[in-house]
Amino acid sequence: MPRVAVLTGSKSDLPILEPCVQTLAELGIDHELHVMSAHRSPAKVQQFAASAIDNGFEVIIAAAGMAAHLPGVIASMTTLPVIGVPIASGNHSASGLDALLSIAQMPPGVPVACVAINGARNAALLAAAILALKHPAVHESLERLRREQSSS
Ligand code: RP5
Repeated sequence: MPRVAVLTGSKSDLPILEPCVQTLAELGIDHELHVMSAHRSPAKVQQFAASAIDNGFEVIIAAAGMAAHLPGVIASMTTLPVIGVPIASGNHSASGLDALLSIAQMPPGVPVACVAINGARNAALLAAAILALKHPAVHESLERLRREQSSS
């Protein structure tokens, strides 16, 4: 099965990412969740991003709050599609607008897709849509999910 990496800048982000992980599981998409920070553990980020293709990942979801450099830094080191999730974290954020702008306002050359603030479920669904281009099983799961949500 295809593999998605779900990365986030801090353990404190994990509750926000639960809908992402749940949705990937619901769609039968194999995934891994890792905590790593562009600021606090840059060597870990570099190692992960540089080996992501060789390790079989096909899409990377990267979440972060505040200055939120993780998705852009990851994207700078791999050609895999990177989906950023801006997190409204703690008491010290600007309601996630800081992270939203950090992720969305990438300069030309290194794109990062960006979902809504705390938009973890949509990040999983967008990853599924990318994988569905190549994997018929994911395409079927996504079609089923769309049918279910339009009839509920
Ligand atoms: C970011 O800083 C993380 O993604 C998190 O949203 C924010 C605050 O991290 P903690 O101080 O809660 O670890 O890197």
